[in-house]
Amino acid sequence: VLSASDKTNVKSVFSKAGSQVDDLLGEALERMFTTYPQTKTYFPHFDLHHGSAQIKAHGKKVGAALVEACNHIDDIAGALSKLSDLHAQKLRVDPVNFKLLGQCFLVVVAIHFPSVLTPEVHASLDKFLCAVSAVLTAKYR
Ligand code: ZNH
Repeated sequence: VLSASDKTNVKSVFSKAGSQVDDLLGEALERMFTTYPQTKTYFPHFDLHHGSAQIKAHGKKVGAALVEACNHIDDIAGALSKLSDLHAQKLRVDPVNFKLLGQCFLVVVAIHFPSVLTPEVHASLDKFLCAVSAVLTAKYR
């Protein structure tokens, strides 16, 4: 459960990142495909090379979903309900992969905003990403 300070910390990350969120997610996706190649199996139809326009476009979508979740942090399930249906009914991404993307996102935030990612903020952002992942995998069965 996200505490009041977790919520404040998460909101501070997204407000600091601002419009860079799209790029951060693009970089996180690219890092995930390189570090954990098994994740590439979900994107056989994508160009996964460095600088791919498809990865950038996908980063924009995932980033927008995270911003949406942050803006509705007290009702993430409601905010991402349609996305939850999509992941459960169509995409069926193995839940372990959400951890991998979350890890990569944390690393990318650490690289670009080292002073923002104090251990406390790191913990809050990790909890938030786990909450988002839980929502996206909630309807699997
Ligand atoms: Zn996912 C899709 C979000 C994770 C895989 N996604 C998607 C989208 C979004 C998202 C927004 C779009 C939708 C539409 O179009 O409508 N995801 C998300 C989030 C997360 C995720 C927020 C976390 C945090 N995913 C994930 C993972 C994976 C995935 C981990 C694997 C690995 N997705 C996916 C796919 C898709 C998606 C495959 C589809 C793509 C295309 O386009 O085709």
